[in-house]
Amino acid sequence: MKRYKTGISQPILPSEITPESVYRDRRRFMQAALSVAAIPMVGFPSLAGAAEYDIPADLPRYKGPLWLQQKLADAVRNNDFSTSEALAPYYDAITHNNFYEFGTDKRDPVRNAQGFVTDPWKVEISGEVAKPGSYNLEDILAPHALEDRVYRLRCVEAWSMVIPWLGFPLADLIKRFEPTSKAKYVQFTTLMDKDQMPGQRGFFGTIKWPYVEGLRMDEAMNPLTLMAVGLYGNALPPQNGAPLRLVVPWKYGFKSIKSIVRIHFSDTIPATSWNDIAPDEYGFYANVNPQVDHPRWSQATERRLPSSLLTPNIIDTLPFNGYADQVAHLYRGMDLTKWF
Ligand SMILES: Nc1nc2c(c(=O)[nH]1)N[C@H]1C(S)=C(S)[C@@H](COP(=O)(O)O)O[C@H]1N2
Ligand SMILES: [Mo]
Repeated sequence: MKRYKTGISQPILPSEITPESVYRDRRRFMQAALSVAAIPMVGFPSLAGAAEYDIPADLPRYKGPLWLQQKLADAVRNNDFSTSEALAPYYDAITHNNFYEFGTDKRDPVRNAQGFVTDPWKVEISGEVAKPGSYNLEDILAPHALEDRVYRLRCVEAWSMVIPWLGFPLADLIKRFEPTSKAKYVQFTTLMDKDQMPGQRGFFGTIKWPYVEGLRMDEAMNPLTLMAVGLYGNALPPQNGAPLRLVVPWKYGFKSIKSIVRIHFSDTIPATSWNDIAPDEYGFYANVNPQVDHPRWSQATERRLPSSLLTPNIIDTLPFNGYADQVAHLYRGMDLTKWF
């Protein structure tokens, strides 16, 4: 069988993507863009759909299989669901990651995940649904048009970034498999593969692999909840959770589980990895809340990337990460200091 790697255009070593080369190249990129602008655009196909991003030429773009490239190119920006805040530099989004399967350091995923095989990829749909089964990713995605949505991502470690995702509402996926009346929760599972994921071989012993996450059904059905297959106009890099990951922008980043192979519906609350490890520090809900501190640090503010020692860029954290209008009603009457 033909196996594709994630499809980066050329192999890169993290040592090659220095901030200096990013800035140097951005100047080159701008010059190139200016000269291209001089060419009359007559006869070009409409680019109305796909948003264009300033990706420095020496940073990899991630492609994925052909069928996915075509879907990504047709993605349309959804402004109703997008923030107009400044995007994180592409460099930060693809090199500052949490993906413990590939190591615990922020730079480990970009170093260790480049050979990760994400095609072919299967997703199992199981539990309380009328149409359970094992589906190829292409079939999972087939009926869904992709949207480009710019979301804030707020990590529980008190840093954040603004990322343009390409994806579609999880609700639209769930409806297709016809959950039964007993489906009260949905659980997601990341790939288990010790050969490909060095973190699962045991140097970080706390997580009981595979990584699992979960949502209450009404949270899963909320229009903000996204299944993502791309970022910055391209396929997801492996370090960001290729080929399929969850994005729940009003919750701490650990809920946004990567490289999903199973979606399971149940009538009881599912296990979730960080809650398993430290239930007093990480709740099942994990809604971003500046008023409920982590036991070991404040959640009142966050370090918005890009951030440096000289320009730390500390900003106030907003309730529900700024998405209260869309989701606060889901928690009406709940004591959020208890259900953190
Ligand atoms: N499978 C898996 N998913 C994961 C994680 C992980 O370690 N394993 N880390 C989470 C955390 S803590 C965060 S903040 C986000 C980071 O997403 P990003 O690297 O794309 O910014 O992924 C989340 N999803
Ligand atoms: Mo996180």
